[in-house]
Amino acid sequence: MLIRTHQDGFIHPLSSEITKPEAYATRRQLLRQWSAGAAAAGLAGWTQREAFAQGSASGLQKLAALPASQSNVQGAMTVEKLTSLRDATTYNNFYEFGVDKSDPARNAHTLKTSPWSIEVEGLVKKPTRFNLEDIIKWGAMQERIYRMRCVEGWSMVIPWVGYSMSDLIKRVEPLPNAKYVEFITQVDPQTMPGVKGGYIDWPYTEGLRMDEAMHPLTLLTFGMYGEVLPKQNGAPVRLVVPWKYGFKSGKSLVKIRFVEKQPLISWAKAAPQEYGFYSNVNPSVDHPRWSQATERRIGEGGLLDKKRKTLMFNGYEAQVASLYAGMDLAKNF
Ligand SMILES: Nc1nc2c(c(=O)[nH]1)N[C@H]1C(S)=C(S)[C@@H](COP(=O)(O)O)O[C@H]1N2
Ligand SMILES: [Mo]
Repeated sequence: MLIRTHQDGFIHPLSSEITKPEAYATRRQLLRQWSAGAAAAGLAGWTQREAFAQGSASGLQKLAALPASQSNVQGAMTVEKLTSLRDATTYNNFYEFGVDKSDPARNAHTLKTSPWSIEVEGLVKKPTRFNLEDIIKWGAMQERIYRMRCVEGWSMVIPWVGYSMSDLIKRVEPLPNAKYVEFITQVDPQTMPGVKGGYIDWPYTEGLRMDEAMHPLTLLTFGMYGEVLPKQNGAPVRLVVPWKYGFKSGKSLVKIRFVEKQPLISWAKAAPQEYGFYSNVNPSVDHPRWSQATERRIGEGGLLDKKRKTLMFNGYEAQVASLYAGMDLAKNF
């Protein structure tokens, strides 16, 4: 986002290249060599890389199933073609594990996801730390097929599993003066190699206005493709806000804080002229360094393929436009 985008002249491998059989074979060979090198050097983690390269049809280790019913929330089930599991788990932004798209899939195996708890603090009836096992039971798990649009100009369609954030919020009883919700994510220099790079001020934090957090589309997410979240996608629990740029969807949440004033989110702190608090997908508001009018759907082909037009609120206008009635969205970007 801040650095290393196509527009800045850094070239990432395209997912289409990764999935081409020949490219995949080369990649597998590379991974093998690497693994062998890592094993020889006595480095940990190579078995997982190997499993990743050679595993099941999807190329992934099988994760625990996460049963869910189909969502009944309006707008939560796009009929667009799903992004492949391989693309969704090998083309990631998770800067705690490195800034290249392929870094999280390689590095996130060190993330320790159990035991896990979320601390709920600030303006709530009773600030408490809750175990994930309890939180999981607070809402009815649903599968939701959401379009995701990164600020960098690419998009995916992913079947997430989780329940509406509103179920958690109601449960913890915010006080009347709680106007915003801050989401604080895991930071552990021991297991997160990217945290040593000073890209942002860790921990990575996000924020929503209370009505945005309470909107039924805002998903507290525990899984994808019918399984628990892979680590590179933000295990064991993350946020997914489908009408906003991907970075609003904080991964590996450890703290939820209810506050009165609009919180300063990580990206706005790092580059205030480029990233605002709202970050709604809006094709008519350009990023200072590139247009946001179009996007490249991961898996549909390379840079030369025709781009898709980006939709207002990422296609969720009917559901969420009323939240911003009367606001100047060019100013509140
Ligand atoms: N903790 C944390 N959460 C994060 C990020 C990150 O770097 N760290 N990147 C964000 C960005 S920019 C995007 S586009 C999405 C990507 O989610 P995905 O890898 O599951 O597609 O995660 C978001 N959540
Ligand atoms: Mo992003």
